[in-house]
Amino acid sequence: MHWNKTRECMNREQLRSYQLEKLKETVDRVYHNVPSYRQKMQERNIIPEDINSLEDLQLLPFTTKQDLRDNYPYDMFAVPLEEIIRIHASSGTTGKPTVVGYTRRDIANWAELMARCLTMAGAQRDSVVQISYGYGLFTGGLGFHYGAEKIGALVIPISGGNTRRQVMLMRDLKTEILACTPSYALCIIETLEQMGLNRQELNLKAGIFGAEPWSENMRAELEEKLGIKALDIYGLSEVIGPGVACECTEQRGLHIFEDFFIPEIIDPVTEKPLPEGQAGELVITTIDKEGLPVIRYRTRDIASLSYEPCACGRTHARISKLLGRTDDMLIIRGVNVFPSQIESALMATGVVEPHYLIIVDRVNNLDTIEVLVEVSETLFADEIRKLEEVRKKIASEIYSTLGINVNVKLVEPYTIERSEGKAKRVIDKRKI
Ligand code: DLL
Repeated sequence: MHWNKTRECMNREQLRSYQLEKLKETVDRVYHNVPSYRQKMQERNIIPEDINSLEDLQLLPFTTKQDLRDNYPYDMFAVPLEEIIRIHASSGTTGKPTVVGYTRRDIANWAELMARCLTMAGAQRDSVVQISYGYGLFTGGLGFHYGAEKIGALVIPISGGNTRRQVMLMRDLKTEILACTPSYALCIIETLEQMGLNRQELNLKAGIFGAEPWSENMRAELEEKLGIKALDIYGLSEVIGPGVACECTEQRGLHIFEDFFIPEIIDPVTEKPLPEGQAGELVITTIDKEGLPVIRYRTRDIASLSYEPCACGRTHARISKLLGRTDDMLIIRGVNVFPSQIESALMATGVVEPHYLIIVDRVNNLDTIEVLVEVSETLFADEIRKLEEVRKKIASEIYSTLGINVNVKLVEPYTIERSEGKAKRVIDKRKI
């Protein structure tokens, strides 16, 4: 099912010429309305008229989070403030947040994008959609809200938290589509079990999970425990929020809505473009945004791109499931490790709960890595010998996936902090 078949299944030649036209408009607009863009372009000796093909995108300077910080709060907006009708802010925990602004048209476009994503998950006018992403400055709640309303679905704007009530309403109101972070979905599953309910008593059909990395093994767990199709959704505040890319039911990569965004994959060190299929840093240019257009925004997220046709009929390119961020990548004794790879290895053992915490430290100039994993109550009550076997199994699974030795520590059920939004999976004591 498609929300906007004309746009989502546009033939690629048409799409490219559409993109070029919109790109030119955007570059012209930021050049004339945003001093920092004009200055950067002048430093490179380029003017908007130099952009005559999609390849010319590479002439343009990158934009980073630092640029947004330097221009905090409003100086990167490309329209007068009176045209901005909404502010959101990124969820970063350090320093000042990144403030992003939307015009009325931006909000309408965002709703269109989210309607496409929800339709991918099967949402229709008669669907019941429970939105358990946080409402507020975070883009998750309101982004989904406007998309679901645009479809005309019945929206439950419950936000995150109060999980028992979530579960009760999910059952009573017959929720069909659940939207939340994958880690909060785990928390919901746990609460279901504590309340003695099983998935048959629910009416769930699909989940749209994103805002943080999650592995294929986690997907299998969520699908099995909730009896749903679990789809991945990607986005970031600086670009618009959720709805930049979303999985269709093929579940083979996330379609990035190319009539709004031009994706590139670059080598984060050399900053050169990488060929199709190779993983690198995702860079995004918005071509249909008024309030805060971004040119070649360095997302710091790691993915690859595929232009292969998809069985769903959509022609928009697909990004791979996101492995992690360049800044979340742990370098342990020289080996690059993403927390999502550890998650994958843990879940592959099939014997532990999907709640874990990675603690990295440095002892005598040597990196150490400890993985705390919760075991089920029955396992925890078991004899020490059995627990030791489990511990070894996990360590060997991680070793065979990543080639590093880790210290695995099994911990009691419910001792690792649960999250209502984005989970914190890593404590890196080396930085302190
Ligand atoms: O997390 C927007 C969002 C809300 C996306 C709800 C999906 C669902 P920010 O708070 O600005 O925006 O955080 C953006 O989160 O750069 C990624 O590192 C990470 N992220 C978002 N979606 C995914 C995903 C929202 N599906 C940052 N897989 C991004 C992995 C994701 N990481």
